[in-house]
Amino acid sequence: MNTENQKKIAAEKATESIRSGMVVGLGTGSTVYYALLKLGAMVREGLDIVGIPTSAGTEKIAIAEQIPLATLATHPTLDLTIDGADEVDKDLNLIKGGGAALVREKIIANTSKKILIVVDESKVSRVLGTTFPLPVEIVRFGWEATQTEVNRICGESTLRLAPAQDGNQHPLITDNGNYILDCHFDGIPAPKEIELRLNNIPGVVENGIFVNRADKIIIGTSSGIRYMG
Ligand code: ABF
Repeated sequence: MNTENQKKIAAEKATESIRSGMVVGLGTGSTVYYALLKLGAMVREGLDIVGIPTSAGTEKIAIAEQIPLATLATHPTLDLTIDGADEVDKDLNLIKGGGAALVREKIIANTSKKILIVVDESKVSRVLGTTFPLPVEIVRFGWEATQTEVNRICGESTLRLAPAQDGNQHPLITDNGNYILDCHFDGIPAPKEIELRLNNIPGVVENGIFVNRADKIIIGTSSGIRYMG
């Protein structure tokens, strides 16, 4: 089974936990995309939910799928969140933020009673931080000074760039108006400690280490579905 089908079966399996009346956190990324399509079909068949999106991109897809949307202002507690990840380990620690949505994803995760993470098998890692650089969202003011401090922890980081209308590469601006540093670790054996140390740096908004937040990881593999947690 190819990666796209692995993503699809994992994401669609997660939607089986959704019930009418739920407030659902809608994650970001190409794996969650399949869950949004499935939820859209379920809504059109009568499923009565409200979704809270973790990014502008997810919001656009949810609107196109006619999934009713709400905000944390009116729905401060979520029943279930379905989200993706860039890397997961056996302790259900995650690296997230490849989709530049880590700040809102962590806020949504923090308000959710249950979190299902959906990935294909390539995301599973023996040691967190060995296959995907850690995204760290930072404010634009004095970002070079912030990067210097971040590099004291991770050694090396790069400012994330994105193509602009003029055809050139410019710093990616997140939904929150910030920059992202991608930090190149050679493994993160103590993820909670690193998460706290990074967030203690002036100018750092949030980082993509998620510890003790996922309740279950649904993994699409070449031979079907397996679970962690
Ligand atoms: C999102 O899911 C991001 O935090 C993470 O980068 C992304 C994974 O994207 P994909 O499913 O496309 O690999 O939660």
